[in-house]
Amino acid sequence: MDSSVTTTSIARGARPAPELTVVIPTYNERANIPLLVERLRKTLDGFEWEALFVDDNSRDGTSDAARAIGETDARVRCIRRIGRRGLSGACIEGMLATQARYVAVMDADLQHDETALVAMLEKLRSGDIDLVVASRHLSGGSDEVFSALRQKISRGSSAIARRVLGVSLSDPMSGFFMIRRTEFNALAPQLSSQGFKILVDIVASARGKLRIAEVPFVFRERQHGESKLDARVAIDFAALIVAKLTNDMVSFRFLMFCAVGLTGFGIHLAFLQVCAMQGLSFAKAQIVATLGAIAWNFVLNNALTYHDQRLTGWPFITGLIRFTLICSVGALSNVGIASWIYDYDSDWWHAGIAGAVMGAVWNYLVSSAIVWKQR
Ligand SMILES: Nc1nc2c(ncn2[C@@H]2O[C@H](COP(=O)(O)OP(=O)(O)OP(=O)(O)O)[C@@H](O)[C@H]2O)c(=O)[nH]1
Ligand SMILES: [Mg+2]
Repeated sequence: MDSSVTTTSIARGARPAPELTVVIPTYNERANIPLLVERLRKTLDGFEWEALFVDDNSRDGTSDAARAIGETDARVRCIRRIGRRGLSGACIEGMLATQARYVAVMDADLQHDETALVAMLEKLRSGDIDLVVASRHLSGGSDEVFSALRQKISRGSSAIARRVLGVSLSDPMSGFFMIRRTEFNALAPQLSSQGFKILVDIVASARGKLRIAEVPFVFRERQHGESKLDARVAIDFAALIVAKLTNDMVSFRFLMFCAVGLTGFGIHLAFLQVCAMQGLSFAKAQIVATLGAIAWNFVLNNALTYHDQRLTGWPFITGLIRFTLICSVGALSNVGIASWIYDYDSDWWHAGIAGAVMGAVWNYLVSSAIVWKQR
C-alpha cells in the first residue's frame, strides 16, 4: 500500500471517536460527578463511550471534579461555560462538541437510570430509529418520587406539548434521550438555547421527520445538591410553545418585552396622577412619569424577559442608564414616526399605534443588543 495514503488516512496514534457521547449538563453537582462516572463505567463497560459534562461555571467546583477524573480517564471531559446559564443551551453546546455517532443527554443528579442507556443504544444501532426517549410514563417506568403536584404539572405540560405541538411521545418532558448526531446537527440551528425542555424543541422542530422509539425508566430521587427547577421553567415552556407555533417568527422574549411595556404604561399614568396631586407642572410630571416607567420596565425586563442574562451589581446600574437612553430615543422616534404617518393618514389611532410599535421594536432590538447582550 502507498505509505502516504496510509499516513493521511489513518494518522499515527489516531484514536477514533467513541460510538456514544453522554452529554451531562451540570450546575452545582460536584458531589454527584464521581458517583455518576462510576455508574457509567459499570453500565457502559464494553462500549466505546465518553461522558461530556457541560458546566455553567458552578461555584461548587463541579468542573474541577470532572476534570480531575478526566486526568486519568480521558473518556471524561468537561466544557466550562463562563457568563452563560441555561439547561437547553448547555445541552446543545455539548451535543455540538462531539464526533460520536450517537449522543445521549442525561441529568447529573442520578435521577436518570443510566442502565437505560444500553437499551437506547441498541435501538439506535438497529438503524431504523433516529431518537430514543427514556420515558417515565411507559409501562415499566415511573415518576413516583415526584410529589402529587409535580406529577400533575408534568402530566399537564406533557398534554399541552402533545396537543399544541403535535409531539406524540408518552413523556415529552423527559430530559433523558439519545439521538443520532447527524440528525441532531441538522436540527441544531432551529433549536432555542433558552429553556429547560430541549427534547420537546427537538421533536417539534423535526416536524415528524425523526423516527422515534421510547424505552421505560424509573425516575429516582436526587442524590446530592439542589433542584434548579423554578417558576421560570413555566415561562420558558410558554416561550417554546409560542416560538414553535409561529414557526420561530415571533419571539416570546419580544412578547414578554411588550407585556412589560404595557405595565409600564400603567405605571406612567400612576406617576402622572401622583405628580398632579403634588401640584407639579405637566411638563415636569411627564418627565418624572417617563423616567419612572422606564425604570420600572428595566427592573421587570431584567427579572423576567432577560432572566437568563440578568444584570446585578454595577452592570445593573450601567444597564439602567443605557436602557434609559435607548428608551428616550425610542420615545422620540415614536413621536416622529406617528407625526409623519399622521401627515398622510389623519387617523389618530393608525398613527399612534404605528408610532408605538416602532418605538417598541427599537427599544427591544437595541436594548437586547446593548443592555442584555450575551456575554
Ligand atoms: N449547565 C447547566 N446545567 C443545568 C442548569 N440548570 C440545571 N442544570 C442541570 O440539569 C440537570 C437537571 O436539573 P434539575 O435541577 O435536576 O432539574 P429536574 O431534574 O427537572 O428537577 P428535580 O427533579 O427537582 O431535580 C442537572 O444535572 C442540573 O445540574 C443550567 O443552567 N446550566
Ligand atoms: Mg433533577
